[in-house]
Amino acid sequence: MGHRLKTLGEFIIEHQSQFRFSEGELSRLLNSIKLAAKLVNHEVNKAGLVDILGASGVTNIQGETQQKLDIFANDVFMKILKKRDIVCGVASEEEDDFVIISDKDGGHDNKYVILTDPLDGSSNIDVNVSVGTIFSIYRRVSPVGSPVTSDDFLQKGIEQVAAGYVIYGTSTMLVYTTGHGVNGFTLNPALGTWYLSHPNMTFPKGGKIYSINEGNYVHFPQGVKDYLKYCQEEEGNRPYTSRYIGSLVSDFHRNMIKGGIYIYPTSSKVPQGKLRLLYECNPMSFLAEQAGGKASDGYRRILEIEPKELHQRIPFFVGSREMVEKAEEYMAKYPDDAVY
Ligand code: P6P
Repeated sequence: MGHRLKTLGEFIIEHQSQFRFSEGELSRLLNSIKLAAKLVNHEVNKAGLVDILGASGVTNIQGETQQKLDIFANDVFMKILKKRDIVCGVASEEEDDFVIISDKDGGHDNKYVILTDPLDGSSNIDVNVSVGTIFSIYRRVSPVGSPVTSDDFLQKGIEQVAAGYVIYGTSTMLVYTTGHGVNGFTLNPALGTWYLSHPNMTFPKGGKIYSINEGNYVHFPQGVKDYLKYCQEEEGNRPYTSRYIGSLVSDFHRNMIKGGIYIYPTSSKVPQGKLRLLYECNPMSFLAEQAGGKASDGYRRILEIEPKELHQRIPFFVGSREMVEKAEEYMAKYPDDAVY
């Protein structure tokens, strides 16, 4: 008789004791993310059927046209996080500034803040390519009982207490860490239950897949050009394979399972890089390191970068440890290309 798959609920209860200081709030926070992900998944999966597709005409602080599902996903996470009375503040790619959970909503007494990209890769929605939700959780540093402050959000990635993503793909998965390894749960949409399908996920230390938008090649820093040449030359187990979905969560997820590196470098179009430090790179870097991988801006460990502002961009190299280290070897030849 095959062993019954463990549910996410059972897993959270079993690992409750691992959450430093938490009297169950972190478990309740993860449970609220579980619910929000189910609601977003329901909409994403039927996006083609209802008039929720296509740009809503509203642009967010990123200057990007927001897809309606972006707004929907952001609303779902905001509403659930407020209602569950667990966090004192929320920062989102879709919100210009962080959102203070008011005292009447019990926000001031709560100890955690969450930062999220509620629907990353949303430009892929209309072409039926996987998209994802990314989240990052910290304990607040400002005094409990007062309104949340920007200091609570501008913490280094090493201070995260939990981080993860939901990938709305051929199946829907929740992958997260609380600092004790990475575990993946697959949703059974018929029952609305998540099952532990990928226990203790780890990056293979080497790999043969590189993920980068080579359309920007002419604008890449020389170190990236040199690394791409290394990936493409006939030598040993090279040339590698190029796989780029255009959805960070999907490329990261595939690379974690098969081995690989994802790179979003600076270019003339995005001189600081495109990806956001706080709610894309930090959570994905926490996961990467917990899975035995590595994450840097080409020069420095992402998790030790001191954030300066909420929507700060940063170049991003993440994946199998040996591949990231090889890329950093090439970047090290051009120290002037470091963005900070
Ligand atoms: P480009 C999606 O917008 C995203 O933030 C990541 O999910 C993805 O890897 C990247 O940007 C794609 O950017 O410039 O290659 O289209």
